[in-house]
Amino acid sequence: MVTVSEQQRRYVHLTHWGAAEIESDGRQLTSVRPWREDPAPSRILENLAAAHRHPARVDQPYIRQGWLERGPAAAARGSDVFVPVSWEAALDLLATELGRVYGSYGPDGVFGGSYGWASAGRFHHAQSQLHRFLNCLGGYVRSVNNYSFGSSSVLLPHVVGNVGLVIAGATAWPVIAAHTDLVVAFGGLSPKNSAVASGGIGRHTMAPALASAVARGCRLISVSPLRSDTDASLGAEWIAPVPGTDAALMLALCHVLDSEGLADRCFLDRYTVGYPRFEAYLRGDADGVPKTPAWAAALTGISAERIRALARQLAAGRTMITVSWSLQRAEHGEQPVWLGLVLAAMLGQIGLPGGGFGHGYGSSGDVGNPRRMSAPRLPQGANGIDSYIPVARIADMLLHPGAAYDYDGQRRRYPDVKCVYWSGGNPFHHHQDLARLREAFARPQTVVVHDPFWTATARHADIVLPATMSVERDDLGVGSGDSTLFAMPQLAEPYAQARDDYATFAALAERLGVGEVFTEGRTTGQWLRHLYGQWRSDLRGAGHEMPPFEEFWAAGSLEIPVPDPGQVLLSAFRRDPAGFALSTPSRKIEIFSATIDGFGYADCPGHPVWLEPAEWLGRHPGGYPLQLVANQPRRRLHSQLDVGAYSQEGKIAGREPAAMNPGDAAARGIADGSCVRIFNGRGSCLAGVTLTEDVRPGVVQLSTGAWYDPDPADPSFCRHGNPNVLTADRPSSALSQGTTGQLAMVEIEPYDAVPPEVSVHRPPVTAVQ
Ligand code: PGD
Repeated sequence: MVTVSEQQRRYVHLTHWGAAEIESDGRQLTSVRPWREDPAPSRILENLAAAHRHPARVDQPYIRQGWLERGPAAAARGSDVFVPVSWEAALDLLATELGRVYGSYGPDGVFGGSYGWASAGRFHHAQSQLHRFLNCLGGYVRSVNNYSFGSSSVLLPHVVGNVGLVIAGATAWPVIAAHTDLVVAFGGLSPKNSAVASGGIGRHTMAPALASAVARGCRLISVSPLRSDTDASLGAEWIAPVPGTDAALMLALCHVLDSEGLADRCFLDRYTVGYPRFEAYLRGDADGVPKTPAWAAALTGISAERIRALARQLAAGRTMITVSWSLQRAEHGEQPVWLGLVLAAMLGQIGLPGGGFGHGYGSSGDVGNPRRMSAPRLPQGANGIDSYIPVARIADMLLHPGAAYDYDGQRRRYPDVKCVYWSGGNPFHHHQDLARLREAFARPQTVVVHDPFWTATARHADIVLPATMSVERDDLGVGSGDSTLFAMPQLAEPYAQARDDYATFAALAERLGVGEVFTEGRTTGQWLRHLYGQWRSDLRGAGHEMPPFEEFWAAGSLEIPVPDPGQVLLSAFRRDPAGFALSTPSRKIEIFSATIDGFGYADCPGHPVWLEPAEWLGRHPGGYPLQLVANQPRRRLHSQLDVGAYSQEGKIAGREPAAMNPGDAAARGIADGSCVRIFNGRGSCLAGVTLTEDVRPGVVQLSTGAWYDPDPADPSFCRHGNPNVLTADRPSSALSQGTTGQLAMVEIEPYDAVPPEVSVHRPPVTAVQ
C-alpha cells in the first residue's frame, strides 16, 4: 500500500461525480483535475479541495452534553452543546450503550437502515460497514427501497419485472445515438443529474451520446416545468406542463394513439396483458371521462392541438419514451412511470434498438451504460431479524411505534426503535418536513452518527464520531453502473482525529466481543487484496482473466468486462417471450395488474390512471399558489460538500439560489438577486432569487442540499434554503410508500429584514471538558 509520507502523490481518485487526477502534498489536496479520459467531466469536482480541510469537518469524537450527563433519552437533542471526548472514552461509552440496547431490546431496538450515498469506494462503503457491524451483534431494523426511485422500485416488479432490469438493462446510449428518431423525455435529460452516479462514474457518457444522436438527426422533446432539465445546446423542444400532471398528458397521448388506430395491436396482444381494461378507462367507458387531448389540456396547460400532434409524432418513427426518476418522487408517482411503459407498449417498439421505454436516463450518469460483470464487494453478513420499513417512512416509524400501515399488499406495523445508528447518510438533508423529522428524532433513547462533516444529522445526534473522507484512505471503487474499477490509494492524512468507519467498527466490535467476526483478522490492505482476489477468481470462473492485485494497483484502473455493449432493453423478451418471460405474474408486461388491483388501494388502482394530487397548481391548499420543484442540485451531490468552492460560488446573498419566472416575481415585488422567504403551512426558508423565463410561470425551483440551518427558536424555519422544511412527509401511495419530496405548494415574499447569519458551516457550540 502507498503511505502518505511518500513525497507528493498524484492519482486518479473516484467520486460519485466523476474520477479526478488529484495531487497532494500528503496533507492538502494541491490540485484536483478531471480524469483525462472523461469526455464530459463535472465541475462538482471543484468542491473537493476546499471541503477537505474545512472547519466544518468533525475533528474528534463528541458526546451531547445532556446525554453524557443525564444518560440516554435526555431532552434537547438538536439544540444541546457537544462535549469533546477522547476516542477511548467515546468507544467505551458507545460499546456500553450498544450492549445495553441489544441486551434490553435485542436487534429490534436498533435502526440501522442508515440510508445515504456516503462516498465512492467498495470497501469503506459506510452502510456496508455499519450493516456488517450490526449483523455481528445480531442484526438491526433495516430500510428497503430508496429515495431515488422508491415508487418505481415497488411498482415495476409488478408490471414489467425487477427495477434492476429496467435501470441496469436500459438500452445503451450508443444504440440510441445510432437508431432513435425521437426521444421524448418526461422530466428531461438533466445534465446536472447525469453528472453523478451511485458509487462513482469514470466516463460521463450521456452528453456525447446525445450530441451524436442530434448530429445524426434525432429530435429531443423535453417535458418539464424547467427548461434547464435538458441541455440547451441540444436544441430540444421544451414542453412545460403543470408540474405533477405528466400522467394526464400521457393518458391523452394514449387516447390519440388508440382513437386514431396508431396503437400496435399485435404488440399489445403478444407481449402485454390488460389493455382492454385500460382502453375502457381511456375511452371513458369506466368513469364517463374520455382522456382526450382537450381533457388533458385543462389539467396540463398544454394545448390539445400540441398533444394530438405529439402523439402522431411518437408513432411516426423510432421513438424512445423515457421517464425521469424525479417524476415518481411525487404524489401518485407510480402513475407516470407505468404510463410511460404503457405508451411505449402501444407504440410497439419495446425491445427494438433505440425505441421503447427508459426510466432514469438523465437521472443518474450510469443509466444507459451497458451492464458490466460483478465487482468486488464487502460481505455484510446475515441479519438475525427480518424487520424493515420502506425507507421514507423513518419519521412515521419513530413517531408512531406499533402503528399499522399499508405497503405493497401487506398490513405492517412500525417497530419500536430505541437506538438510531446512521453512517453515510444525511436524513436532515434527504427527508421531507424537517420540523416533523426533528420531532421524530427526539424520540429514540440514543442517536449515533458517523460523518466527516458537522451535517444537520450529526447535530441531531448524541454520539458523533468523525469519519475520514475517501481521499484519506486506501480503497477500490467502481460505480454500480460503470465498468472502470479504480485503485484509490490514500492521498492525504486523515483530518484531525478522523478515523475510517472500518477502524471505528473494529474497535467497537472488539469491545463487544465480536472483533474477530467483524474483521476476520484483516487490516484494510488485507481486505482489499482479499476482496479483489475473490472477485478475480469469480471472473476467472466466468472465463475472464483479470490482472493480479499488485498489477491492478500499479496501473490505477482496469476495465470490467461488459457482456453486451449494445444492449437493448427487453430485446430477448421481444425475440422470445416464452423463453425470456418476464418475472411478472402473467410473464408479460402488465397494463392491468390483477395483483395491484387486488390490494384495493385507492391511490394506486389496477391500471395506470390520473389521480389529482393533494397539492398542485390546480389546488392550493392553505392558499399557497406557487409550485415548488425541489430537485437535485447542480453544484454538489445532494448535501455533500456544500462548503466546497463550486457550491458556495452559486449562493446568492449566502443563501441557496431559487429560480422563478419574472412575471411571478414582479407580481410580488421581488427583484433578481434579492433575498426571499419561501413558506407554506409546514415551514419556511430563506433563499436568494434568480429570475428566468426558463422556469414555467407558477413554478419556483429550489434544489435540495443546502445544509439545514434551523432558527434556534423555530426549527421549521431554515435560514439557509433547505427546501425540505417545505415538502410534505406524505407517501406517494400505499403501494410503495415512496417519498414525494419533489413537489410542494408554497408562497414567496421579499425578505426585507437583515437576513440572519447562516451558521451551519461552522462547527456547533462545544463545551470544554
Ligand atoms: P448525501 O448528502 O449524499 O444525501 O440523501 P443522502 O442522505 O444520500 O449524504 C451522504 C452523507 O454521507 C453526507 O453527510 C456525507 O458527508 C457522508 N459521508 C460521505 N462519506 C462518508 C464516509 O466514508 N463515512 C461516513 N460515515 N459518512 C460519509 C440523498 C437523497 O435525498 C436522495 S438519493 C434523493 S434522490 C432524494 N431526492 C430528493 C428530492 O428530489 N427532493 C427532495 N425534496 N428531497 C430529496 N431527498 C433525497
